[in-house]
Amino acid sequence: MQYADLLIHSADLMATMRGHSGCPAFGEGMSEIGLIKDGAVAIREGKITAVGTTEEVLAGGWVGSETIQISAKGKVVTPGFIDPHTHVLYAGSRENELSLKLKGVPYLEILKQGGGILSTVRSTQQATDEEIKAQTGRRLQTMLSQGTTMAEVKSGYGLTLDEEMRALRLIKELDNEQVIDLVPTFMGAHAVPPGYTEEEFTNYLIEDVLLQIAAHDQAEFCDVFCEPGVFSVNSSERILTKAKELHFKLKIHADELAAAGGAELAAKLKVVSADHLLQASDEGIVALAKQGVIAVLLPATSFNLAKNTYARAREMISAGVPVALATDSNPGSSPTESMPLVLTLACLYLRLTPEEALTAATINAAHAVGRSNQVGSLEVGKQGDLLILDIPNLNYLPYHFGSNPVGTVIKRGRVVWNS
Ligand code: IZC
Ligand code: ZN
Repeated sequence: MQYADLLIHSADLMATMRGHSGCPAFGEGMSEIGLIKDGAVAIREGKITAVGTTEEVLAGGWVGSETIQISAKGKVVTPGFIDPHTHVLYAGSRENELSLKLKGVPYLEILKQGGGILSTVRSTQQATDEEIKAQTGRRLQTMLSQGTTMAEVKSGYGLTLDEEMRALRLIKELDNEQVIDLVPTFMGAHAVPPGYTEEEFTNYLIEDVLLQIAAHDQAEFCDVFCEPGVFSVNSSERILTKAKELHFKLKIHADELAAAGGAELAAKLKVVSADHLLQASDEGIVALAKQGVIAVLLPATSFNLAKNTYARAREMISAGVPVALATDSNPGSSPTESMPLVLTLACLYLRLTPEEALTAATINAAHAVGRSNQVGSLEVGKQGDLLILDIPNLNYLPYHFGSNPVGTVIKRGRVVWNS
């Protein structure tokens, strides 16, 4: 018998999220979280070997003298959170823009004046590799302490071939050097840098940068900030079509600030995920559902832009769009690392139930980063990434906000963080 390295047992509630690995949960399926009372999970060599009630797992004979045992009595166990949309690799910060925001200056106006994304491009370009990695590493550590065990990370504060390549190299190094698994996305189409028109920069990305990024095989996804005043639907389609030819998986920032047909483009290109979608049209939502595109919703961004506009998540779920949740962690529109905060905002303002929000932050988020066969649920054969939450029941997770509900984080069967 091969004994488990780690046994978590006696969890009041364990949300396994089982049964959704083949395709993302949608409609009423988003409420099916595979609950087990008095739950247990056994992990050996980083992978889950048994899941069930404590009695069932103990009867399976997984426990030997070397097995570390942790009781989750009075607590809730879930898969680790997966944050499928972040811009967490950068240097500097933008708290100086808070006063402009409070005076009502719009996000895109700050960018037009050379601030916003372009300000972070300057501070990132001026920073050394070590500085960028140290600052990003601290953010990743905060994410881990709040339960994130896998995160997508976008480039996009480089905006030249060399700087974008450097960003993707640093994401890879950080993936190897710290605990959270990182999924790299190339997002050269994040802003148009000074000295270019939108068309010139789009051509540069298509004819030069994308080819080189593909040749170096440094990014799995390609993403575009599709928004009037940044990259039009037409430019976005050109960039993403080229990326698809080069075998990138696709993501798109769509219909965040204006309704421009971003959701329709996402459906046309059958992207893996369309993100933001605050202004998505009825037709756009239906088209996303038809093509099985995942809507990655970012309520912390809506909250932080302070305009009281949130994505129409209930309509999306009714239409059959699979919904995932992410922080959008970035220095401008969402300076937070906290998935628990995102879950609270998703319940209060997107009107998700706690069960739907958990699905959106785990298994559907795993699908949004192309890792659903590896993480996102507690099932035999999956990576042993899970959380012991210091809460008495699932409602408590979105209910009690502003302090950390995470008691213990387990990554590949090892305790990597304790409160
Ligand atoms: O730095 O403002 N929305 N990109 C698109 C961002 C926000 C990041 C930023
Ligand atoms: Zn974003």
